[in-house]
Amino acid sequence: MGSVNRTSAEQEIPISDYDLNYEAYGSEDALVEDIIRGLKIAGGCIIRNAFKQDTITSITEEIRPFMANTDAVDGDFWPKETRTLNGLVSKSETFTLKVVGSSMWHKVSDYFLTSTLRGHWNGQDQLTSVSKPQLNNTIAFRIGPGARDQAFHRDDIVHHTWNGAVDKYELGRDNGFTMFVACSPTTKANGATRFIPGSHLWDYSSPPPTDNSTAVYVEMKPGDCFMMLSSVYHGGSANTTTDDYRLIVATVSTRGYLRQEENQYLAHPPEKIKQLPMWLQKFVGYTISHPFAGYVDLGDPLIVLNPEAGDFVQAGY
Ligand SMILES: O=C(O)CCC(=O)C(=O)O
Ligand SMILES: [Fe+2]
Repeated sequence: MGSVNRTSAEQEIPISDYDLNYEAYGSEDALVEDIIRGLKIAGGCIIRNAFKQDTITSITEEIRPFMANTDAVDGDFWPKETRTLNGLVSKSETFTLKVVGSSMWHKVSDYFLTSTLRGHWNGQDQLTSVSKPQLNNTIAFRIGPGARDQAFHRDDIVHHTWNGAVDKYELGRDNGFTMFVACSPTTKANGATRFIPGSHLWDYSSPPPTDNSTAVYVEMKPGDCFMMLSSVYHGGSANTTTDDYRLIVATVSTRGYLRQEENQYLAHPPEKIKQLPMWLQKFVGYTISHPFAGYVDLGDPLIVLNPEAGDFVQAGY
């Protein structure tokens, strides 16, 4: 088992609330319920043993040739020792089917990010429109020796999210949801993601802490994962080793009517997307967000991608 390395004397939120073991659950729905509970309380939730070792090996092998060619990213959002790889949906089939396609992750994502516009008027008719979450981006992060702490931040700046303080989680606060999957061990020494439990409930005018004393370091073994609401303060941490590279892969979802952080239509050859199951093609972005958003010729973009599918695809809106 990995561990959660706490640097402060005692956290207010018991770790058992957000450190779960996939193998301890007889049903996925029971696990999903506890993940949702943990996320509401802490803003992040670890699920140990969520992915099989052969899945992790395949993902690591499939991204390896691309990863070898990545350069440091300009700017100071990441330290120069960090390498990122983007657009994983068309680079690793295993990642896409098992991680982006994880039913556990989708159930939680649907819970936090499905939008329902109830009772909008069309003349004297009142209608309800449901917009399901979509893919926001996919990315691998490898933190190399010598990297400094990444600054604490919230990922939901992408969608200009700005919330006030609440005592208890209120559905609707979030515009993004992430699952990080460990492909290498992640340790306090090699750059484990660290986060501030409870900070998803803070007023957004409050800055993040200036030190790591209240941070939880998400130490994981390959196959463990960490889910996180985009409203929680977090960041990669320093890699103080001389030879240990920390590798995680991430899938991120957002609300169906918001702009995707990574442009999925240009990031991937459409032929690659067509090879995915229809429901994943839709999730990647080839669908309508009701009402009206995303049409081509007033029809469903899934038809443009799969003309042969005909009536199978629900046309129009
Ligand atoms: O590398 C990590 O652990 C986290 C990276 C991250 O939060 C980001 O780049 O937005
Ligand atoms: Fe982040």
